[in-house]
Amino acid sequence: MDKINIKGLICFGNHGVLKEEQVLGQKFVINATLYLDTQAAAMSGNLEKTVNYAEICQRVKSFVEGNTFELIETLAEKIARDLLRTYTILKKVDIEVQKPWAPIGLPLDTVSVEITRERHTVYIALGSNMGDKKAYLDSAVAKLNALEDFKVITVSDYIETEPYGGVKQDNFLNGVLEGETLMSPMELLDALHEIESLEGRTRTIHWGPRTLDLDIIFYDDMAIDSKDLTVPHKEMHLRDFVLTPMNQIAPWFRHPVLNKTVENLLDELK
Ligand code: A4P
Ligand code: MG
Repeated sequence: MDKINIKGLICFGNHGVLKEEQVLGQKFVINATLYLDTQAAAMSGNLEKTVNYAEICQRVKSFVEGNTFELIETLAEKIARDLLRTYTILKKVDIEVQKPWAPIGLPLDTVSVEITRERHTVYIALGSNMGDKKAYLDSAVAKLNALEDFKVITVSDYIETEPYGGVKQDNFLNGVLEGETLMSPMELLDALHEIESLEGRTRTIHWGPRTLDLDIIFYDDMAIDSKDLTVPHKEMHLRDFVLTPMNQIAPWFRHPVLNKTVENLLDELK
């Protein structure tokens, strides 16, 4: 991907764990790599189709000088999010925050934190089998879209499905949405749990009735196995109520572990 590099942007900021650092301030040096497609701007000569690096330098400098954080990790994270939120044309950013005058009582050239942050494509399954099911799903879509770091791209049709998993209960209304997010997988899972509880979800019977269930089906082409999160969702390929709506919005999406497209998985299940 094309890049715009900003190297050695000097700022004077008040970041640090020590009180003196926050009062006296010191020098910080920022390096940034901005990833975007520059070809359309190059061919047309139109600045609107790229980012203005002068404006970005000013914005980063004002941000570094106008805020105070204890950790340079926090500063780097906030700069990355600010740029990705503000300039939607950016696909990814690398941010390095250097602190050459770090007061550690030893001579050193510099100390720095370097991070990469980017937009992620995610698919989320929606389910409800209590009360006004459509209203719960619509509300979940609206609440997700209202989050600062989540944008809903496409929502499938909702389909009525028979309960899967052996618990005798009412039919479900299910759907899948595609979103774009700056959140990490765990941050996204926490946000989904919060929306579920805002919609009155309580966890009593495993696989039992629920006002709202939000599951992460895919997060880019990442495979995650941890205590609290398995992605791709471990049963998605066995569930018609996930594959059918998923197939409506992204039949070409490839399961990164099974190495089959959603369309292939649905054909196999049938
Ligand atoms: N968790 C791990 N991986 C994920 C992931 N990819 N996305 C963990 C979301 N959560 C994930 O989920 C339990 C824990 O799974 C979470 O705390 C998270 O840390 P839960 O939503 O609290 O409990 P649950 O929903 O009862 O269990 P589970 O296993 O999520 O059930 P499912 O898989 O959601 O199935 N039939 C039809 N027709 N339609 C349905 O929507 N849904 C279920 C529930 C059963 N039968 C159904 C439907
Ligand atoms: Mg669930």
